[in-house]
Amino acid sequence: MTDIATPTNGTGGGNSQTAGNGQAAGNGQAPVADAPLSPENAAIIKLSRKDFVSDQEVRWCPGCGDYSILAQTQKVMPDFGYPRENIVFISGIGCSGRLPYYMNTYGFHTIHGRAPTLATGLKAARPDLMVWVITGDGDALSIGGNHVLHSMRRNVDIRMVMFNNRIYGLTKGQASPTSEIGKKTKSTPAGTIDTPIIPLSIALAAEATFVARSVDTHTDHLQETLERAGRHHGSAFVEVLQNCNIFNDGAFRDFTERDVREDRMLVLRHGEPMIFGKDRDRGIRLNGLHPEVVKLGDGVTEADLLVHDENAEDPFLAYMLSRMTYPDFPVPVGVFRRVERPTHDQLMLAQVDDAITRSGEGDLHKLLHSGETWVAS
Ligand SMILES: Cc1ncc(C[n+]2csc(CCOP(=O)(O)OP(=O)(O)O)c2C)c(N)n1
Ligand code: SF4
Ligand SMILES: [Mg+2]
Repeated sequence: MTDIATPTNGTGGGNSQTAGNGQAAGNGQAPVADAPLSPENAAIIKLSRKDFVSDQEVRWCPGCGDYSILAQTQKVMPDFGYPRENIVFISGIGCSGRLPYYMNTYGFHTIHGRAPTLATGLKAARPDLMVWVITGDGDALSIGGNHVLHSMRRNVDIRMVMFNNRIYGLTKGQASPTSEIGKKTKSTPAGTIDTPIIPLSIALAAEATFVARSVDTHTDHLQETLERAGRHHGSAFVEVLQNCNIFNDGAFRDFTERDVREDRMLVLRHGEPMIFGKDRDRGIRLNGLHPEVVKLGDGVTEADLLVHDENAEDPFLAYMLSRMTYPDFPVPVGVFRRVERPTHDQLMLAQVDDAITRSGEGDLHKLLHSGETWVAS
């Protein structure tokens, strides 16, 4: 179903999303709604995590990774300095799609694969809003693939968070575009024969200006990643590796578990050499056009390693990183790419201003009745 939240009371019935406690944003501190939207505004607004928790019962399976993503999202929201009524969470269909109900902000649970489309329209009409898109691997990359591509290439100023559990969770366990080859599911009883999509490679190819990955259980890292996505201006794409403990339990366990993750994951830090391992003794070196894992020592030094540059205009290295997977490589997390480009709403408004300067304010009625129009009788 589609539904628009109201931030004024918490009494909406049925499936309608409400914005919780009905308090005015800013805990009564005026003039919040008119305050400039900026991180500095956080000091005036003084919201806390709790202000972003709605009164809706959370209906994910116990143990689902979605809980952690929700919690980290609620934690970072006060830092942005936006009044709640200027924040909108738009989702498609899937378990992930329930997140807007649980945020005490505006929200819109839209139709399958179309959250980026709704977000594009909203951002065009209301550039002052902070718009988040919540989607799943099926929602974003099956039915919504086309819409994701175009929102990214247009650099629509939205933060898209894609919950990747490598399965269709809501519909009870069918293969998704990120399911691994050979995976047996209800829709692929003999194992899937389709090559999985690498979501970050797609985001990079579609020219997203902020591309990042994190993990549901790595809570500090996830918070930091969401925080950075929230501060970006332009199309941000964040893949969160999320455990669906009911239909695809342990999909990322081999490299995300606490006791192995330092050896099997690479935390990208801008300006730092790509080093990993419990003993910080391994790194990534470029061999021709290919990455390779090397052990430090025996003639290999930090100077031989790749240094992460998230601002590189050329996406080549970011693309290479997006394709590194366990067990051949440590799985990279962090910000792969962050570049600046004029946003869709900025460019569109500039065109509108330009047209008004040249031709004056428009008259819709006159326009509709000009040129080749006729009356059908
Ligand atoms: C037009 C349309 N087609 C198919 C469906 C059925 N459907 C609902 S959710 C879903 C897939 C969701 O998978 P994903 O995006 O990975 O979300 P998850 O539940 O795993 O979070 C599908 C196919 C639908 N609701 N609407
Ligand atoms: S089906 Fe999977 S993704 Fe959906 S709520 Fe349950 S555990 Fe989470
Ligand atoms: Mg999924």
